Amino acid sequence: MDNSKRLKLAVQKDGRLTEKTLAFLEDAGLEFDAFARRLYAACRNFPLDIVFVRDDDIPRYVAQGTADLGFVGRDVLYETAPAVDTVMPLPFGFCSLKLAVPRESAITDIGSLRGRVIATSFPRSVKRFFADNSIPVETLEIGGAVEIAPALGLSAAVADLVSTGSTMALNDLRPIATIFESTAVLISRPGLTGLKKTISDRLELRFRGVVAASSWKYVILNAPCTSLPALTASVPSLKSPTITPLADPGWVSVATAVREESFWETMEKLKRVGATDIIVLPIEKMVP
Ligand code: PRT
Ligand code: ZN
Repeated sequence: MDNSKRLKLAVQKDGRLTEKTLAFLEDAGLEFDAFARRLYAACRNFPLDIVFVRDDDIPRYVAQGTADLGFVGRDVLYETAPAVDTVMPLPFGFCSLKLAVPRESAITDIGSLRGRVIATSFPRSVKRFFADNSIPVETLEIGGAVEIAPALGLSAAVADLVSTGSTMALNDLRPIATIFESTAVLISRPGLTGLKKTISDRLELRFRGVVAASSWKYVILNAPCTSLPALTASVPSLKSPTITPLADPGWVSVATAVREESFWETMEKLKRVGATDIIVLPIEKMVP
């Protein structure tokens, strides 16, 4: 296979990002066989090879050109500051790096941690956060199970990733600050040119289409003509809604895209201004 004509995308082999990553790539219309996630999978319908590796290795592989693109948690980038371009956030891998203290601790704010020890797998991010706040602290780097450090008498606080919050709660830890929020992101080797850049741009357009589609719903409804002005004012649509007359001259059918995040508010407004027979459809792809 001619490597100069195909892109390499590094993704996590086996971890929290893997399942969502594979689903996202499938939503982008890429066909490949990820059975057992061997080292790599070639896409059948796009010039792309998917390489399955440990997430910590992804930024380095992309920085040094072993891979052209990668999916990785932004937290890893914040911690290791690799020489890669961050192309776009991806709609999964949501978490935040939180600072927490034992529930019964007297500490309620970051200022009270002056001179104390903080256990974490993110020492650089923690040091940067406290330096930005002009509070000197000591960090203790721990590879895993950071949450037990205070109970072992190793630290006054921990800084660890949180998604549901149940690990911290189970370990009697109380969050006192958020150091950063994170999602998975698409990273790229800086200075991609020529054919590889063209393929990368095509892939990015597909990815953006998947992200956009998942944040919108397609809505079709019936409304009396008299309610049209109020209705169009209350629907924050893409450009303007499509309006089609119905057989009944007093009525129209309205079709538009509605943002997922404000979906229920929009439905309530629509009902208030007289919309009926509202049909909601998922949008599979959305290309600007
Ligand atoms: O084996 P490999 O090196 O590839 O994987 P890994 O074990 O280093 O990473 P993995 O799979 O745990 O995480 C990969 C990425 O998922 C991270 O870089 C984050 O971007 C993202 N992510 C999202 C998370 C979490 N949520 C998360 N909750 N990564 C880790 N956690 C851990 C956290 O460290 C804590 O131990 O989950 C626990 C807390 O979870 P909750 O739900 O109880 O709050
Ligand atoms: Zn890892």
